[in-house]
Amino acid sequence: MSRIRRFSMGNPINTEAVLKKLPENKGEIPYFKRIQKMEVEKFSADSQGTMVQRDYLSYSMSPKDKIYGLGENVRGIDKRGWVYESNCTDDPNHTEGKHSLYGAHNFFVIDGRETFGVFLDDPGRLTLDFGYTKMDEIRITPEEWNLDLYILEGDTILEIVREFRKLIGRSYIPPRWAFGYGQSRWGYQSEADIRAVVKGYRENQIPLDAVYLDIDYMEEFKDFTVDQERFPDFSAFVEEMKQEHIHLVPIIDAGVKIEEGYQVYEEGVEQDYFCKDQEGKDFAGAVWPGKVHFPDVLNGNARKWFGSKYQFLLDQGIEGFWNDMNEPAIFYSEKNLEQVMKKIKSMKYKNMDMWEVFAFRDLVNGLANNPEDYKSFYHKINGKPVRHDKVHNLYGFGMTRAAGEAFEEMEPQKRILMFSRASYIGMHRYGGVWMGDNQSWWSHLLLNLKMLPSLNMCGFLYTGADLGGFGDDVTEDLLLRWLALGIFTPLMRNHSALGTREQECYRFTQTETFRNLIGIRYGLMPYLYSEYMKAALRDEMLFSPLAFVYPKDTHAREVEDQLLLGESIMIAPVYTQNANGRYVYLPEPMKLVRMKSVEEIETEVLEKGHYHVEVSLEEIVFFIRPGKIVPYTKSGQFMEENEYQEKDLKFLHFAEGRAEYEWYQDDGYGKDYENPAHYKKLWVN
Ligand code: MIG
Repeated sequence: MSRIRRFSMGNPINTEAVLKKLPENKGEIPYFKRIQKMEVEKFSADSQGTMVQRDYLSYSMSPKDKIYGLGENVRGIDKRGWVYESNCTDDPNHTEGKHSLYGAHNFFVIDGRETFGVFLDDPGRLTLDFGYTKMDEIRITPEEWNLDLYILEGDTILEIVREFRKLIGRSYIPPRWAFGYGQSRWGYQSEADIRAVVKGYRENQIPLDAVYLDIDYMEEFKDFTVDQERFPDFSAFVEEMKQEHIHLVPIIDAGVKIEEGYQVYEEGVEQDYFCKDQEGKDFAGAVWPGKVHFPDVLNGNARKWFGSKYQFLLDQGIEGFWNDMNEPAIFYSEKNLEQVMKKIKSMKYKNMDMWEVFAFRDLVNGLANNPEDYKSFYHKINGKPVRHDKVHNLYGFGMTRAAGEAFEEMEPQKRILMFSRASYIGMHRYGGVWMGDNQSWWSHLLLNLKMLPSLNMCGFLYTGADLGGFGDDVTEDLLLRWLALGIFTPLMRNHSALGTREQECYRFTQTETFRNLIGIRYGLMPYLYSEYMKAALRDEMLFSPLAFVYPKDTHAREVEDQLLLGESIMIAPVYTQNANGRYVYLPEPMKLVRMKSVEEIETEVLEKGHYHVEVSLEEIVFFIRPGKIVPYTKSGQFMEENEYQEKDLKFLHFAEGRAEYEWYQDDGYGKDYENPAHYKKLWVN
């Protein structure tokens, strides 16, 4: 029996986050009280201001309450004690003081005195104050009261999450090769650069399945073009790479360059497929290529058109993409830049005091991703104009959906890799997300771990962070530790920014360690792939906080740096610089597995309790739960080499008597997911 109730307020926009609309519940909203509040809003420092209604929903927390969810966000697994904003944001500084990252994932579960889930289906801005204004109060303040509020009840957190996931539909499933290891970097300029990367990996026998193409492959940053000079015969190059078992994965940006004669631009203008400004002209912002228009991916026809453009790359043998800058990020708008330039001109010969210097700086710094710009352009949704800020959080979803829907038509039998930077719940049906521009900081390794379960709660299973860190300079030990987490994440990709230290594994000294560690990823594939598929097909968590699985264990409820992965494993990565190991809590007896490679494995049975476990840079440590099995196999240099059948499996297991495992295995490329022949019971006595 489903225990989900939908409460509708105002005139909600249908976001299509939810697949089947539940009948509206006309009763009182349980758990929350609506508090009426008027606030003075000033539009400039010297204005009198106007009174605006800032009503909020209030829930009073008990001291023991914890809050889980919010998908991709800053701070802990327990989100209590901070104020978050639902507002897809292009911000490369993922520090604790921020309120949002690239996604808007308004689903959370409160667990303590009462246990229930909340989903706020609202594509506009929303403030989620989880004990910030008052430590014991949750305050939910939508900017506008046009939303659907869902209250979900169940006997356990896991049950509530499962109910929610059923409501929003099955998570995206990538092709099997996309579970292989990938190398990326902003700055690979040409065929030669990419050949050198592949050579570096193959010569050192470090496994590799994909190389990502960042904006550098395009002709002047124009979507759906390839630079002719640097990639003179792109199809032939894609084929050459396939011969090496490497998939090239190009990036697609949201903005379409304004340029006469550029076909995508011309078509978009002609067919009215771009977002409009107040005067009804195509809205002009700027991103990489300079001035761009934004395809109106919230308009069905425009979305279809934009999706069809991916064909250009599919035709050349491409089988995967990443969608970027789709918050959408705007460096500046044409109009705002004009105003700012005028003001700056007027300051030209001024003797600026402190305030004027601040104002001057704010003018320039305020150009990018300016909230006023988001209020200055329009979508056409079901024939009606809708101002962008009211549906801001749907843009990345729309862009990725454009691609996903097009793939269904162009390649109905084939899985295409797709992940996005910006997202809203619902997008998880069309693609995964990567965690955006992290930094090569130890604290971000831990932050990335914490995002895994909250993303899973919101349906995003295919995810991972830029291993080694995107911004700043990595060190060899940090990369090794980050890979030791990345081995377990569905998307396992090393990516870094232009200008930072090069961080391809073969550039460091411990080549053999990199080979072995990444090799373990391939060796564990029988387990990792099977767990991914089961989680997707059954709407389950892939990574769970300990609190979800051991809800009565007060120690387990506090753990913020260990996760359960699927039915058999607990992971506890090292995330501290210079540490030779770490403290681990075992909520039940477990078998510690220590792997230097898939051939070199030691195990040890430990009782429930607290331990300090040594973990050197050269090994992976994880834990097996009682009665459970982890099937594994030999390693491989790439996924096709790593193919295995039941007879090729070896087992790690922890049991006094019988241990069992439900193994899922399919061809990894087709879409015959539900076939019962894919499931097998494995057991050891
Ligand atoms: O603002 O394409 O998050 O992965 O390398 C930078 C260049 C734009 C941001 C992405 C990052 C990518 C970069 N992009």
